[in-house]
Amino acid sequence: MERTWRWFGKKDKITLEMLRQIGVEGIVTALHDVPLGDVWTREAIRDLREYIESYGMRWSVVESLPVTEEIKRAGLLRDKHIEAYKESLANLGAEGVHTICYNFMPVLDWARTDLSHPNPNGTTNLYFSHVQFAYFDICILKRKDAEKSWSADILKQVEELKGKMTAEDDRRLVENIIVKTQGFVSGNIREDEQKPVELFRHLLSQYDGISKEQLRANMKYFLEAIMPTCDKWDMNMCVHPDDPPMQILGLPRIVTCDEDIEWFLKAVDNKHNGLTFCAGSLSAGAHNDVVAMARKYSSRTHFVHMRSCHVFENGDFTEASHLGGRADLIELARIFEKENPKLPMRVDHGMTMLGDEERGYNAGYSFLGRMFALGQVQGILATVDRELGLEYQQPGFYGE
Ligand code: DNO
Repeated sequence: MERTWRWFGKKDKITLEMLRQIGVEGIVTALHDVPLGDVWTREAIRDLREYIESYGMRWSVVESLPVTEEIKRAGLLRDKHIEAYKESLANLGAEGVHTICYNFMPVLDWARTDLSHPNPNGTTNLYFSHVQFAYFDICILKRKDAEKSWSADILKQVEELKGKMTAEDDRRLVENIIVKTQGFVSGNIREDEQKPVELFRHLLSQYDGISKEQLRANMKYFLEAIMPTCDKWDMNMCVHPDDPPMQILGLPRIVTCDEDIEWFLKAVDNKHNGLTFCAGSLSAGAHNDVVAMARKYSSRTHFVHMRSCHVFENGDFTEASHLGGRADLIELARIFEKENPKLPMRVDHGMTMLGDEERGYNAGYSFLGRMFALGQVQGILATVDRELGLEYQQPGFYGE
């Protein structure tokens, strides 16, 4: 697989010069400054592409060309936003960028309750606690009928938690769930948002009455509308699975499991309608057999996120080592290398370690932790390639 890295543009504290030194071949990025729903112009795309190429790398994947809430919930501006989306796709295609990661999660992109949970080795990772999330839902968001979404056992633990949470704990939970994890990935909530909870309530209310079937219909409508542009420009659309892969906050979620993936691939049966195989998101759900899914969907996978989760007995989960956890990245590497040795792959959500914590990186996107993970994954790929009789290239060294 092609070794890529998620880079947040010229303002990223991690520079392309740093990435060149650690074996990165391709860049995964987006025009982060373009407002949601606006067209990405050829000039802006070209400028960034040429900047990346000046460091000897290529712009391999767009993550994300955002699908707006208007498109997801079929609002009044849906068709206008779809037209803009098609224009952006054509501009990207004309500039030679052909792989587009997006998601169809309403309102909340990915969710974690703790962004610096200690690992036994002294590093930290992201963590999702059901009890903390239920506390946020019931006591902070105060969502109508929220209690009905949670089991008696969780409700009991939320009662106990009520007495222990301080105002500062509440503030941090809000920051973790709706500010820090969203600010840099979705234009819905900005890092400097003064009233995140109110805004979040408003965004959620726009989905009142939208069922899973309706959201599926909206996704199909969007995909059918853009497929002619994708066919013309050879654009590989690859939806990111919902993270975590389960229903939350009463929102419909439609990319959570095998049945969901099978549904959207069949609903628009075109090779340009594909999947981002995020092994991390899928492995966070105990219902997902990640290796079986990789075998089943490798031919429709256009982009891979190498990451693995550990799920605790109570369903809470955290990031595992890239050599451990539920995802079995070694077996996934075999499957995807066999399918297409050029498939773009990036490591995802590395540990925060050895000073990363002071650098103000985006949550989950440390430098040293991700570099460590990339080193592990490069080792896996070199070994798997030898097993499969493929040639392994180590860019940047003499004696390849
Ligand atoms: C989180 C990411 C997601 C992903 C989007 C794609 O770390 O994997 O935010 O980029 O869902 O649209």
